[in-house]
Amino acid sequence: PRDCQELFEEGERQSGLFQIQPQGSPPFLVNCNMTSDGGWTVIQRRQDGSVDFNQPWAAYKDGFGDPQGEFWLGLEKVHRIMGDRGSRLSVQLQDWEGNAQSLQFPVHLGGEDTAYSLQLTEPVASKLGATTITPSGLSLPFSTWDQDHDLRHDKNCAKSLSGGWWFGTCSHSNLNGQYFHSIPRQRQQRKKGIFWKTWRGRYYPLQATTMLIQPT
Ligand code: MYR
Repeated sequence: PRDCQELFEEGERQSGLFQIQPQGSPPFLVNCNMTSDGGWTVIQRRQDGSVDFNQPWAAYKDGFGDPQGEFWLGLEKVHRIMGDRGSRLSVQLQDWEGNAQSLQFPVHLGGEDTAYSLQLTEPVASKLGATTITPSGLSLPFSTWDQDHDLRHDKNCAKSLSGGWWFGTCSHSNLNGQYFHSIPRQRQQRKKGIFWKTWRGRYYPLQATTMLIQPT
């Protein structure tokens, strides 16, 4: 199968680790979340701070972490799974008071030649609170501390925050930020955390996050 959705269509109903093989790619293992609306491939998970997400470009490209715990699947694998098809992304967020939020929207990810640019169409980009939109939507490359493609000329978002992400102006979101078990006193520390501005705000370090994809 080329992704978790195909496994689901073959009748698999149990979530867990499966081997998949997208077109033109070597096989690899992924976490599948089988739900009532089909099979989702998990591309990121944060839950306890056990894995260091402040990693260089090569690690974000290839993936890192523990498939049973916290991990980043890897940009190349995500790009291969999506291929030329349309995909939807599900972002699941949890705070420290037992609240959860889930967002779903269509996305596309370019290849390494585009620095794995995230493509969002309108009106999705505006609804998500993106600030750097053109009439055709948003196209935003991925950045790490050693490969800065963000939109700030005066700083390197990945360096002044933490982790690798689709940074525009350093303030929208960063689900690959530093994991904090309690809210740091200092703003300088706090801004490095895991955040999603339009939910709990810029300076609230989230408790858990999961990112999943499914073909549309
Ligand atoms: C800005 O305007 O500063 C940037 C807005 C960026 C929105 C980022 C949304 C991130 C969603 C993660 C995409 C995962 C694709 C596989």
